[in-house]
Amino acid sequence: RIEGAIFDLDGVIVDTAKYHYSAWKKLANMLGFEFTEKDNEKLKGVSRKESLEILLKIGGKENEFSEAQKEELMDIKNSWYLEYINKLTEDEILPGAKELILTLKEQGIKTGLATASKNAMLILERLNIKDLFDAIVDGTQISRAKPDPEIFLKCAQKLKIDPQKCVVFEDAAAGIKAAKLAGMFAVGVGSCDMLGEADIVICSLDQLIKELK
Ligand code: G16
Ligand code: MG
Repeated sequence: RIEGAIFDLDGVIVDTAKYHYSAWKKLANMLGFEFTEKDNEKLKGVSRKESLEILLKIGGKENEFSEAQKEELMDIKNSWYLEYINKLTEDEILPGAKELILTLKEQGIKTGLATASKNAMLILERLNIKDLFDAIVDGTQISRAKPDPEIFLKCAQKLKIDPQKCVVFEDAAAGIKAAKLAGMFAVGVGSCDMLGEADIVICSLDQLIKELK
């Protein structure tokens, strides 16, 4: 029986994925190359550092910058991203997300948030949804990025629930992989071609909540 539901943030609870994409695209353009929506799939769910490495590789610039310069590039990208985040409102919570979390809680299921983002606390505050979660693990609390299972295992531990009794909602291939490695039931939110490793794939949380009714 499922006792815990763990949610990813970007792309599942809120559509910040588009803001990450805009900021990374701007950085790529600044460095003199194009960055497409298809390229962006590879960055979903992945840490900021890992995202930069993938982006530089796409532009053929993986050997051009020192570690200090890479830190600067990440800071520039993050400052652009924060311009969007500072304007984020509750309207941008994805349809069905809040309702699903509340429904699960009513049924006695504990809820967790597991996000690679180091900006998660700011996002949760802007959306006013921090209290929906019994446990939160963000990018500041982990040492290994998804697809490593660390983030989900840590969340289950905080919830005091056996990983096998947890279900994960994820929009990124790296996140699905991490959930499976953690021994959890993985629900892909998005399209089947991206999330093939998931146990099931749903279009959106809104679709799921409608089916539950
Ligand atoms: C999110 C996004 C990733 C992003 C990562 C780090 O993870 O999906 O694209 O690179 O966080 O974000 P930040 O730069 O804010 O630390 P998740 O796990 O919520 O999907
Ligand atoms: Mg995500």
